[in-house]
Amino acid sequence: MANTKNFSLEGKVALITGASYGIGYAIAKALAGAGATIVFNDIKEELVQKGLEAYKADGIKAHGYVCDVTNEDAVNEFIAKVEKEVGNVDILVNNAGIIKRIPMHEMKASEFRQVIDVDLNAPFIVAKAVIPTMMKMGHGKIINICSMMSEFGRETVSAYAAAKGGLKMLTRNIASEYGAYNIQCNGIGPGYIATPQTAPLREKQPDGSRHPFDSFIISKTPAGRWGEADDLGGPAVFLASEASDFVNGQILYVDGGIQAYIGKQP
Ligand code: NAP
Ligand code: GCO
Repeated sequence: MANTKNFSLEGKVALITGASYGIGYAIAKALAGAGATIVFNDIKEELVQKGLEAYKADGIKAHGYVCDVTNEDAVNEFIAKVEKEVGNVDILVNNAGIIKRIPMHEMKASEFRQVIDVDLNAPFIVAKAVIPTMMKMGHGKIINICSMMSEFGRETVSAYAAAKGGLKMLTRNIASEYGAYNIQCNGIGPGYIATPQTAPLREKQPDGSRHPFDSFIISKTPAGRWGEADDLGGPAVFLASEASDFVNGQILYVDGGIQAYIGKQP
C-alpha cells in the first residue's frame, strides 16, 4: 500500500475569510467535505446570514461572524471569539478580496489603497492573528488566494496585480519564517473563475453575443471554459491536509492550462 499522507481534515477548524459565496464558499464546502469545522466571516450581517443558510442547505454546520478583515482590532477580537466559541484555527484560507478595474492614470490613490488594503494588508492581518496559536499548537496551514495577476498584468487592474503579486511574496515569506514551527503557507492561483467578481467580464452583449473578454479567455484556455469555484475545492483540501506537509511557499495555479498555452489561432 503506497504511503499516501492523510487528506482528512477531521478534527480541524478551518477559517475561510469572505466565504458567504463565491470561491470562499466553494473552498469551505470542500474542506467541510473532508471533515473540517467551518468558520467564515463577511462584512455584512445579512450576508453572514445568507451564507449560514447556504451552508445549512448543503448540510454544513458553519460558524459565521461579521468582520471586516482590513480592521486589525476587529480581526483580533474575531479570532479570540472563534478560539473561545469554536476552537483554535488549524487552517486559514485568506480568500476575501476585491478588484477595481480602472485605468491606472484614472485611478485615485484612495482606490488603489483600498484594493491593497483588502487584498494584501488583510491577509497579513489575519495570518498574524492566527500564527501565534499555530506556533503553540506546533502545526498550521495558511492558504492565500492569489491570482494569475500574481504573475501577469493587464489593462485596468494595476492595484489588484500589485496586491496579488505582493500576496505571492507574503506567502513565500510566511513559509520561510514559520516553516520551522510546522506551519505551511501556500497559495492557490485561480485562473478565470465564474463568480460575481468576474460577472462583468462575462456579460452578454446587447446583440446576445459573448463579451469580448469572455471570448478571449475561452480562446486562451486549453480547457476551453471558465473555471467553476468548485474546481478549487480539491486543491484547497490538498493544501489544507497533512498530504501537503512538505509543500511550503508554493503557488498552486488552478487555471485550466491558460498559463501554458499560447492561445487558439483566431
Ligand atoms: P467575490 O465573489 O467578489 O467574493 C469576495 C468575497 O470577499 C465576498 O464574500 C466579499 O464580501 C468578501 N470581502 C470583500 N471585502 C471584504 C472585507 N473587507 N472583509 C471581509 N470580507 C470581504 O470574489 P471571488 O471571485 O469569490 O474571489 C474570491 C478570492 O479569489 C478573491 O481574493 C479574488 O481576488 C480571488 N480570485 C478570484 C478569481 C476569479 O476569477 N473569480 C481568480 C483569481 C483569484 P461582500 O460581498 O460583503 O463584499
Ligand atoms: C480580471 C479578472 C482577474 C481574475 C483573476 C485571474 O479583471 O482580470 O478579475 O483578475 O479575477 O484574478 O486570476
